[in-house]
Amino acid sequence: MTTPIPSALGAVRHDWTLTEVQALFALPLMDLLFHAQRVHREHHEPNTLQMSTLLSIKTGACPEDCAYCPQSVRYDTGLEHEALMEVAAVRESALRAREAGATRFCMGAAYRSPKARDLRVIAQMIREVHALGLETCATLGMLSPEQARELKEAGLDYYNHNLDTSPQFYPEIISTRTYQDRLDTLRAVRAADLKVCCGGILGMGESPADRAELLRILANLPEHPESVPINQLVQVPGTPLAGTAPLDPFEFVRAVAVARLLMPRAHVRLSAGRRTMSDEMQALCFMAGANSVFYGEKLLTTGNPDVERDRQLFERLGLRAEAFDGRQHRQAPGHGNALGHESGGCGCARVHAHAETAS
Ligand code: SAM
Ligand code: DTB
Ligand code: SF4
Repeated sequence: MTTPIPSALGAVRHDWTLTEVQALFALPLMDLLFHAQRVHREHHEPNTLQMSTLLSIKTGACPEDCAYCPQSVRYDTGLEHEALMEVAAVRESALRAREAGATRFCMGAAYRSPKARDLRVIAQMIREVHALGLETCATLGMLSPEQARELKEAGLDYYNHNLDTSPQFYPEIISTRTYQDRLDTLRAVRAADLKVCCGGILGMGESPADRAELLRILANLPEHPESVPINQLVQVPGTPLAGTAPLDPFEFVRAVAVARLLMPRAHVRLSAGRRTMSDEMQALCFMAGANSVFYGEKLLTTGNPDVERDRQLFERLGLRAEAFDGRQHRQAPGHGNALGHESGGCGCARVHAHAETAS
C-alpha cells in the first residue's frame, strides 16, 4: 500500500485513490492523530468549535426507505408525525438556539423532495432565521436547480444532503433514491452558490473499504463540502438497522482523522451519536480534527447531549465557540452570558452566547 508522504498531507486535492485513503486508515492510531492534528492547525483556529442547532420542521411519514431512519413511513418506530411547522414557531426556536450559543440553525424536513407550496413557506422560515443573524442550513431531500436557487434567494447559507455511505454499500440501505440522485442534488446546490454540508453515517454494518470509499468520494467532489457531518448510527427500534453490531470507537475516530486529512479546510462535524459516546471518545474526535457539533438537546427526532453537559465538556477541554467566519465571538467586556462564563470581550473565554454579534 502506498502511504502518502506525511509532509504532503494537508494539500487540498481532488484525486485521492482508494489505496491512498486506505493507507491513511491503516496508520498507527497515534501517527494518524498526530498528522490530522497538525493539518488541522494549518487550516483552522485550534480549540474552537462551530455549533449548529437542528430543528425538525416536518416530522415523519417520509415515503423513502432509508434503513437507518425513524422517519420513514415504512417502519413502525412509534414516532408521532407532524405537519410543516408555523413560521413563527420556527423563529422562536431559532431565537432560543441563538440564546444558547448556536451560530447556525439547521431546519430538517422528512421529505423525498419538497413540494412548491411547502418550499415557499420554508423560504419564509429561512428569511426569518437569517434576520436573527444566524447562519441558515436546510435539509429537505432532493432539490432541483430551480429549488436550490429559490432557497439561495431566501438567504439560505448551507444545504445538507448526505451521501451516507459508499456507492457499493448504498443499495443495502436505500432503494428509493439512487446515489446519482444525491450527486445531482449536490450539483444543483453548488450551482446555486449555496455552501455544501455533506457527509455520511458510520456503524451501519459497512466495511472499512466502504468508509474509505465514502470519504474518498467526498474529497474528490469538484469542491470539498464546507461542512462534513460524520454521524454514528443512532439505532432506533423498529428500523431495519436496529441491532447492528456497533462500530469500534477507534474506527470512528480514524474516520474523523481521515476526513480531516482529505478535506483540510472543511469543518468536520462530530454529528449524530454523541449521546452514546464517552467524553474521552469525543475528545479523541476533536483531537482527530472534528471542529463542529450539533448543539442542543435534540437532533431531529432523537436525543443529543444536554446543553449543560456539553458546556461542561467544552469547558473541561478548553474548547470555545467559533464565530461565522472562523473568528471567535466577541462580547462586551465583563458581559455575563448564557453559558455561565464571564467573557473578556475578546474571543478569549470559553463557549459563549452572542446575542450582540448575531443581531
Ligand atoms: N429527508 C431529507 C434527506 O434524507 O435528505 C433530510 C433529513 S435526513 C433525516 C438527513 C440525514 O440525517 C440523513 O441523510 C442521514 O445521514 C441522517 N440520519 C437520519 N437518521 C439517522 C440515524 N438514525 N443515525 C444517524 N444519522 C441519521
Ligand atoms: C446530519 O448529517 N445529521 C443530522 C442532520 N444532518 C440533518 C440528522 C441526524 C439525525 C439523527 C436521527 C434523528 O434524530 O432523527
Ligand atoms: Fe426520509 Fe430523509 Fe429519513 Fe430518508 S433520511 S427516510 S429521506 S427523512
